[in-house]
Amino acid sequence: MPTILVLNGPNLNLLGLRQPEIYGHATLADVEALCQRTARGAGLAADCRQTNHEGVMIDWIHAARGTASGILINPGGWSHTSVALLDALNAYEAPVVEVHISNIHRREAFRHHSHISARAEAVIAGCGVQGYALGLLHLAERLGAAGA
Ligand code: CA2
Repeated sequence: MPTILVLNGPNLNLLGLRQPEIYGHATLADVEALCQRTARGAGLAADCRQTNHEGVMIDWIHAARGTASGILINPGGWSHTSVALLDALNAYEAPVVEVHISNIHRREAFRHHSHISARAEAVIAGCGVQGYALGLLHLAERLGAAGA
């Protein structure tokens, strides 16, 4: 069964605990449970991780080479700042999908550009946490997983 690495970047551990008017009421644990359920139903396995440390995220992406069949990533604030994260994803050979809970294009101008979008084959923004499920379903279809 193909494994998808589901990566959440900085501050996403606070989901559901602060700013529900922007990010909703679901916690990170809820999001990870949604990913596990969706992945299983689509014939995938999800390996869900969150970190507030950019180097840790980059190490996980390096380690995904040859082990994960795809990456679903919410890079959080690093979307708008990190060429290093883009470089790590460019060194990864399999499909990458970028997800944002909020619609970054309806927010402050500094959120309108994501360095990661140049690498992602799909970008989902503004669908709330359902965007994670949509991203996984896209990857299942793309990888020809058994449940897709
Ligand atoms: O909409 C998204 O998913 C974002 O990636 C979330 C990032 C933000 O910097 C991006 O522009 C858009 C922020 C994640 C912080 O999450 C929090 C959740 C609850 C309370 C505080 C922060």
